[in-house]
Amino acid sequence: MSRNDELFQRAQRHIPGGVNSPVRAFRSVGGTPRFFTHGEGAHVWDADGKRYIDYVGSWGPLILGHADPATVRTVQAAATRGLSFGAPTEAEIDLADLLCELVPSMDLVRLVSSGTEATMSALRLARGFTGRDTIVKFEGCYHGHGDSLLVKAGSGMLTNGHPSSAGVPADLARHTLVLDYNDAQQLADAFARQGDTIACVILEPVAGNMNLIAPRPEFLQTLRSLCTQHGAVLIFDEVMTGFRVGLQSAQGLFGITPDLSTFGKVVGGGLPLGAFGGRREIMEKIAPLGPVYQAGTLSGNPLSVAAGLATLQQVRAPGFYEALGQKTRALTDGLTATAQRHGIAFSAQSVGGMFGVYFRATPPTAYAEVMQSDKDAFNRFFHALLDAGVYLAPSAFEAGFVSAAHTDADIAATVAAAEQAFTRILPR
Ligand code: KE4
Repeated sequence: MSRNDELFQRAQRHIPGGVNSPVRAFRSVGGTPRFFTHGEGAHVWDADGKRYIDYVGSWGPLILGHADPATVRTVQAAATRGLSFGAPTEAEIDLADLLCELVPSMDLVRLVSSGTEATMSALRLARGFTGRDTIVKFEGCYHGHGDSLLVKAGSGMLTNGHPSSAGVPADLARHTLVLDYNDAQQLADAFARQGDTIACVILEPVAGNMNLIAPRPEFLQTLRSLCTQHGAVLIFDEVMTGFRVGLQSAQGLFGITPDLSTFGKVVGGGLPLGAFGGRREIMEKIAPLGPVYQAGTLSGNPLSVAAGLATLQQVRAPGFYEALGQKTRALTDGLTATAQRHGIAFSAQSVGGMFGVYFRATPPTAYAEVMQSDKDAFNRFFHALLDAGVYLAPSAFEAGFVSAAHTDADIAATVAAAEQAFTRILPR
């Protein structure tokens, strides 16, 4: 029995499913989750000492790679000065200033401890600001596990086949209107029908929780104009896309100004940190300034803030995102060319430092198309790569991530491993 097997057996004694977040459990790809012992740059090592080229990067935060030396040093130094105060610190001002500089749509920003906290709070704020109850989300998008958002959601819910969670009262779920991503007409019809009841629309500006789906420009433009016309708050959930697809995140990439934005992952550099922010008139409704309550014991935690500042300082370097985007495209182009040589129905695409791979001839533009992908083929591909020392997300419904630490050699080794995988396990 491998050490991973032993640990997984032991973990299940006191942890539900042996994991602290469901998608990690390998339930849709099958097999035993890998227990990592350490990571460095683009690589992680599991409990059996096997090295992997890592394309999960803790689900996006590690844009600099594992154990980035400058980030680790900064966190170590912060730790010696105290782990938490529950009181304001100067570093929180520095991070707020930096976030509002890099994200011009944000006049004010509140730090929290996870992406879920950020989106939950943004939703409550939009409802408090508008006095309306209905929220609009899109099927397959995942915004963390706040009750109103666990309706036809993506990520681990899609992976494990339960897109709508048990335990969410019907009285609450009925305020969540779920539409189809990239369907501008359906959106317009919904606003025509009930625009004056809609508090907000929340979306992933690049969907990354039903695998990767890129937005159609007209979809985003229609969304922005409808929200403005009907007084609904447009929330860009940039927890995954924030500082992942570019220095000004997806809103800068696509030139759309949301009313509120949520962040997580990269902004914490691998430590627990989320943020929500936006227009002053909305953000001034949040306690202690206004009537919408939100709080957190560890909000603005000095170690998370130190890691976030260290990470954002580095991604600002000239050429950082050009290099990251080129490397990510080299990966998706290499995989696609290899699959084509083997006559495999396969496609791939990237946006900045995130990518999607699909066992279908063309990249999906909608949830229904994602569901037409060959999930079994993905699962065989996943395990063939895992055996070859390449770690993809253990789900056909997740995006992948490249870091600044991935080298051309890592990309070439990944494409070579895929060549073997395509010849070995996939029917022509
Ligand atoms: P967290 O609460 O997990 O920090 O963030 C929730 C969240 C919010 N919004 C978006 C767009 C997200 O992608 C996420 C979390 N993403 C998943 C991966 N697809 C986290 C991994 C997991 O759930 O284990």
